[in-house]
Amino acid sequence: MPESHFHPDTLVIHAGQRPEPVTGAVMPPIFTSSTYAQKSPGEHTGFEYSRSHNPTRYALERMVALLEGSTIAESDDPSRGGYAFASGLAAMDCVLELLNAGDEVVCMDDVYGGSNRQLRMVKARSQGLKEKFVDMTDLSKLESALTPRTRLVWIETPTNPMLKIVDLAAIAKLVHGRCAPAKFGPAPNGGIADGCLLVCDNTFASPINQRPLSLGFDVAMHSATKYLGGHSDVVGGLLATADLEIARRIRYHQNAVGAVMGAFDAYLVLRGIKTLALRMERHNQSALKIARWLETHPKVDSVIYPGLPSHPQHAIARKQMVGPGGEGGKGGTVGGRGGFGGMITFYLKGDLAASRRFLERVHLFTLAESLGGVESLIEHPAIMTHASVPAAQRDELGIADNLIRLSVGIEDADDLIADLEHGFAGV
Ligand code: P1T
Repeated sequence: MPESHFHPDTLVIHAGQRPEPVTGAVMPPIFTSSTYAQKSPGEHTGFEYSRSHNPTRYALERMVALLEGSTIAESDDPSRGGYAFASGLAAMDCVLELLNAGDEVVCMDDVYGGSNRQLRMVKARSQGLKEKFVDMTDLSKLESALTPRTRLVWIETPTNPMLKIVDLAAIAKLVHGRCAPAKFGPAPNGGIADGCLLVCDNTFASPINQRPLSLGFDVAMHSATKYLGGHSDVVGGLLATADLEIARRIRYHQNAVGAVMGAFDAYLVLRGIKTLALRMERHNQSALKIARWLETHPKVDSVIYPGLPSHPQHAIARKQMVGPGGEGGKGGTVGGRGGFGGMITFYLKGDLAASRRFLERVHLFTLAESLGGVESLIEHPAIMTHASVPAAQRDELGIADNLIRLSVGIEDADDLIADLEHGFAGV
């Protein structure tokens, strides 16, 4: 049976994997060698130098490419359209390196603070990129932001931290209707000379809940630090594409710029992915239960969770993350395993002092940046993850002093609820 027919639960174990040919090792060894012996100059086994080629990294890259729905053959690309980087932001950097100086980027208004910072504070200066932050839950705003010089549309959904949902299929239709698919300048290093690349940061959903490539996107990006790694013990980033020309350009820049993921980290992320489908099922179920509970809590002003009917884009989330007939871990779109994810944000009734008291009192939820691990985390976006977003932009988005973000782990949901209740008692 071709791999593309497998369900995600099978893919996370087997996609792009095979026993190591010399020993038959079932799990890919951690290849630490920085270089590989050549018989004669230029005559090698396909492995030359570990920034360019590493078998452990390839095993992870193939896995993520196939999980995201790439059909690129290994004979065309050894990592089948998947590319691993030192961090999520290094993966974003590689995408931005595909643009030419002065190009226009349209970015979702609500994105991870570090993604916002890379565009505004680094690439605007070093590459002269012109970025517009647009609320793409309103398609007409995206439509009026697109110009003939738009070379990249960058989306997150659910967004960080406001958990807005953008309709990926509708955006792909709109952008590819208005702009031609990206065309690159002469190989190997030509940037996007015409048309527009569509990229979705799929970190919050994971490929179990949402697959942007199947909805018309060109590239899916991940902070592997989150759900893919899943254990808060590794920092990494990934890109996946099903388009061979885009794949070739990413591969070129991954090697030429060089922020690759190391072999130890690739092994850890691959190990984490083996339980991704199981973990996401629990994240989806527990977050839905906790979001429903929070919505009835007298000390909570409002809850933002894509699985609640009160969420403004609930219907879109149901369509693109869950699919017909499913809910919170028993969904339909992605082989019957979709759900609304493990992230919840809510507004506490109170001010910054109340938020601080609440955040200091919880203890099963660790007060820390990041998300997507087996353990639950809690944080204050305005002071922590989104401090680098300008205050005016934070205000506009609603990143206020009483906004709290939860990453619901895989502990018992009732224990997590009891912990939150203990926190509320001090507010
Ligand atoms: O931290 P890094 O692996 O470089 O990934 C950056 C990144 C990219 N995209 C999204 C949606 C993210 O959430 C992140 C990192 N986010 C956090 C550290 C956080 O606590 O939100």
